[in-house]
Amino acid sequence: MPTLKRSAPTRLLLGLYRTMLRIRRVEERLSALFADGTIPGFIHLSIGQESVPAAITHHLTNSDTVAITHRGHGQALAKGINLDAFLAEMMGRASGICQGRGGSMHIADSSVGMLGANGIVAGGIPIAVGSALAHQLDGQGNIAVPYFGDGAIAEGVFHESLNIASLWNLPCLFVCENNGWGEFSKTDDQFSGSLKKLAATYDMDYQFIDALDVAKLSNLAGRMIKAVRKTSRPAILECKVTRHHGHYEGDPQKYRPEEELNQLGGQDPVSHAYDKLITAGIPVSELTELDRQIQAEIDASVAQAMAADHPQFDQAAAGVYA
Ligand SMILES: Cc1ncc(C[n+]2csc(CCOP(=O)(O)OP(=O)(O)O)c2C)c(N)n1
Ligand SMILES: [Mg+2]
Repeated sequence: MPTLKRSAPTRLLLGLYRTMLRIRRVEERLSALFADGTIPGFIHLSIGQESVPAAITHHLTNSDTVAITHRGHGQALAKGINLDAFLAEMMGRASGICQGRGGSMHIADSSVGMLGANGIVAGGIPIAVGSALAHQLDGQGNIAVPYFGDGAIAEGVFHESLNIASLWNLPCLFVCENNGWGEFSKTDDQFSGSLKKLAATYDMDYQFIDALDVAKLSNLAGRMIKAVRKTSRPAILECKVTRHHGHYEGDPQKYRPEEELNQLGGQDPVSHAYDKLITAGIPVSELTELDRQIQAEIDASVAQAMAADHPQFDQAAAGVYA
């Protein structure tokens, strides 16, 4: 079948859609693997929030660094973590990227510039700021991206990080995924200020965007990342997102208004991009085939992880420095 000539925006959207769909399908599988007990511990899914890491990492290289959150599977996958090593880590296997010792909330892969997930709210932010200082000293034009949720904004270390990043002109893009919730509490019940005012206080560029439209988000992120690289001035990008699942998998979400839960379908960046691709003339069959390929990749990765060994008990102290 001859390939129709496609505009640059359509090709861009297709690439972003692929990244988002892959995150979505991986997390749907994680949900099932968690429900049947294959994944130990707690997991926090980013279903509904995929557009942010897809758009941000589109403009990053492996030499740029990101610090990810407890809701960071998408942030890790978009940055390029190997899927086999990622899934094995989720299942606590020895072949996991952290030998099965980290799991969902402490996964890290420095080979792709992913500094690590963090179970401490706002804990990754100063780590990314430290990395931004290293980028500044290296002088190679790389930048650091701390991802954080709205629940991190009221943490003291976030404010200290903004101050140091501004004072020292660090190449750092602070990316807030604002889903309106911090665990079971509304953001507005926890923070009395605004990111916009904080940015003004620390003399940083600040932009707000509804992350439903991944292409718009990518264009904005591209401009901001370019400016951070060029000027080495930090900036804040606040993205409005919608958390489709509970705070953690299994959360019955009794605290969440029924009306909000009923409207989730209209707040889905993956189906939003799908509709735009269809309108742009991409055949349904092509998007179905893309989905099939992603599912096949995940099937193979899950199978290797399930077959992998658990860590040996006599290795428990390996890698512990005292
Ligand atoms: C310093 C600290 N305080 C409290 C907690 C408990 N806790 C875990 S996640 C969370 C809410 C985080 O909200 P947000 O940053 O908005 O991220 P989201 O879960 O919405 O993605 C809290 C309070 C924690 N892990 N660390
Ligand atoms: Mg939140």
